[in-house]
Amino acid sequence: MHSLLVLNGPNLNLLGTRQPEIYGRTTLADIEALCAATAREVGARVSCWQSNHEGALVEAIQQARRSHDGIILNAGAYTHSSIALMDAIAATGLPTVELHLSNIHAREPFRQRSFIAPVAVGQICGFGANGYRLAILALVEHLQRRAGTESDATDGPPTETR
Ligand code: CA2
Repeated sequence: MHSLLVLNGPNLNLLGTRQPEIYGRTTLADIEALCAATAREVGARVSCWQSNHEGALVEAIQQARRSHDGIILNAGAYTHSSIALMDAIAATGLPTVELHLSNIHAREPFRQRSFIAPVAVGQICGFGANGYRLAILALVEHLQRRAGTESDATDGPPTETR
């Protein structure tokens, strides 16, 4: 069973309470419940955590290496500034999906640059809270495909299929 870490960064604890026109009315607790339900659906395990502190997020990413198979990261505003988070993701080597509620590419220029994107397996943005569901499905499929490829490589020569 794949184990996923859903990490949310600064100010995402305020979801559902302010700026609903940008971030919707869904609370972080709602999102965490959606993640748990989606993970159950696909036979994965999920843990969710939020912090407003860059160093705490770095530590969570470092520790995930021992306990999780992949990360879904909404780094909030740190997306656009944090070389430390980028380095932490690269160092763990865990497949990471970058996630944003809003379409960062349709917003201010400073939000269009991501330090996470170059070290992520992919990015999902613009689908609101449903993005977390999409990210879990994409990451589980990525992990399953990777596990299949790894066992293919150790199973001997490929057999021809028509
Ligand atoms: O769209 C996203 O998910 C973001 O990561 C959200 C960040 C923003 O800095 C990124 O550019 C895009 C901001 C999260 C702040 O969330 C709030 C929620 C409710 C009220 C105020 C802030």
